[in-house]
Amino acid sequence: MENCIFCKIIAGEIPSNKVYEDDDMLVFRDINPQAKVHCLCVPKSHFATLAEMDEKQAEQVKRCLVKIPGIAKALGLENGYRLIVNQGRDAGQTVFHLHIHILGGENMGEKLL
Ligand code: DGP
Repeated sequence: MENCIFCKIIAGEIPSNKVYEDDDMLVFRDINPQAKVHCLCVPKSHFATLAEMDEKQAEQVKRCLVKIPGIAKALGLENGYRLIVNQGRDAGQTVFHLHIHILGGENMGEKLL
């Protein structure tokens, strides 16, 4: 997708600090970390939000979710981690290519905000 920063990262046109990659997803460190460990799991298929996701893309997201516990373990997040999927502007979504934030490496408390 033209002008999508995450598509450019997936294509290798913009460098990233890569944590994991396979045919379905790229996982890399967030440029502006909000926790000691903050990565983004990005499905390789381009779509902006869950509302635009088709069945094939949903299968890809499922494979991302299945892989995340192992990736989190490899990142040393044995004590837990938080997943965030911002949907739209009110949620603070700034990159309109669906992505799953993986946050951890510290006690983030019980409050979500
Ligand atoms: P969201 O607000 O949910 O759309 O999160 C987008 C995240 O993407 C935000 O935490 C910052 C991160 N980000 C934006 N541009 C880049 C980039 O070029 N490289 C990396 N590694 N992260 C980026």
